Amino acid sequence: MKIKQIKVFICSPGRNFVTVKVITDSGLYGLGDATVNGREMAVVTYLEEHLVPCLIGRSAHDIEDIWQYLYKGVYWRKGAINMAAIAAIDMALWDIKGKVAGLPVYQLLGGRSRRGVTLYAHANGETIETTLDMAEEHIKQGFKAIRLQSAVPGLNVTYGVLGDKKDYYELQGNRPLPPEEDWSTHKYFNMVEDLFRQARERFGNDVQLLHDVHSRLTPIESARLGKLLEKYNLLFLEDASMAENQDNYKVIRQHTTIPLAIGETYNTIWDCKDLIQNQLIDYIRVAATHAGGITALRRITDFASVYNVKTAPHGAPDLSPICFAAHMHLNTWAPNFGIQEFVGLGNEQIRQVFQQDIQIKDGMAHLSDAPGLGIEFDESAAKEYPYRRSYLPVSRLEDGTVWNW
Ligand code: CS2
Ligand code: MG
Repeated sequence: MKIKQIKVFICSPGRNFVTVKVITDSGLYGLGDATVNGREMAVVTYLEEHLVPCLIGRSAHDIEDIWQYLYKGVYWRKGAINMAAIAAIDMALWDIKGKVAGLPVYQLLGGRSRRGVTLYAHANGETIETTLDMAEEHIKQGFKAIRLQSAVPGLNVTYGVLGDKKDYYELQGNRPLPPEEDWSTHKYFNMVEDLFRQARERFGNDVQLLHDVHSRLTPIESARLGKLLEKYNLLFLEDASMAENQDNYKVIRQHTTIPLAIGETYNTIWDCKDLIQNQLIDYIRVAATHAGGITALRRITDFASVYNVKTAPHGAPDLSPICFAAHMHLNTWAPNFGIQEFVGLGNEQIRQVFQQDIQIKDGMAHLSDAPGLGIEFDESAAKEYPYRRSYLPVSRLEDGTVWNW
């Protein structure tokens, strides 16, 4: 079965998504996600100009060989654009192989390890009270784990908080130039403990609480935050400090037992190797789209299991439903799966473009047994939502210094 054609789509049903369709000479096709938020067209061009010509005529069955060919064959390895393009091809080939076998991809990985995939939902608000109101709604819907992000008083906008937008898609989807957002670690420390103290007072100890620091703190500040929040028993503190210098986590680990999660910005196993093998983290959050696809995530997952590190795949609104589907198969199989980030199955436009049969019940997601990834992409619906350039924000400290968004 040969690769006959590869189509690359970019559409914007609420926000931009890059979708790859690998079509074989048998008529079977597979889908992959190549969305890099704020740099989508770089991946489209990379795929169309540099990867697609090399793949036509190759056997669609040779998933590993194609992965190695694209990873090693570029010479200039790694990187967000390169690995997202490889990821999309890889996801599509696993989709095809599942369709040929008549099996869902998780069966090809090793079968089912759990009855469902535990999710964590997002709660956010302009005040602690409205944040906890949203959390209460999620708890009523059956979610057992909630990420809390609340506005920092005195800042114009805070990561993870919607402001006057109705949802993440409206927040992220229409930024023709990078908005600039202020950050103050001092102001953040003035509010963050209250958020979790009030959450525990309101909800008790059963619900799992999480928080995304979004790489805003220096290592010692992260250590301080970890110690401050230990008594609230978080499931994990995400991106406590910047991700490039993995030694940052040695500093944090010396001071606090709060569980640490990182990885959404990583794009190969090499980015997370030292953190995992030195047990400096407790959850690895690499995303199929950003870290090289199912083939790569399977490798990272197995490596992490040797060091008691669990997976907690990234699940932000800029990862398409195809990426979420790939995670669902990995999460259903992985013996060391921890928890899956969940921001919903998309708005009405997204569900019009991407069709999948994933059931959400009592805070868990359940895959159908459709062969492959179990997702469809409606090309004509996608045409209704043309690409529009949109950026992620840039963060600055109050003195104007560029900071980590
Ligand atoms: C966040 C993401 O969901 C998360 O954990 O870190 O929403 C992140 O901000 C986006 O993926 C950036 O595109
Ligand atoms: Mg994050």
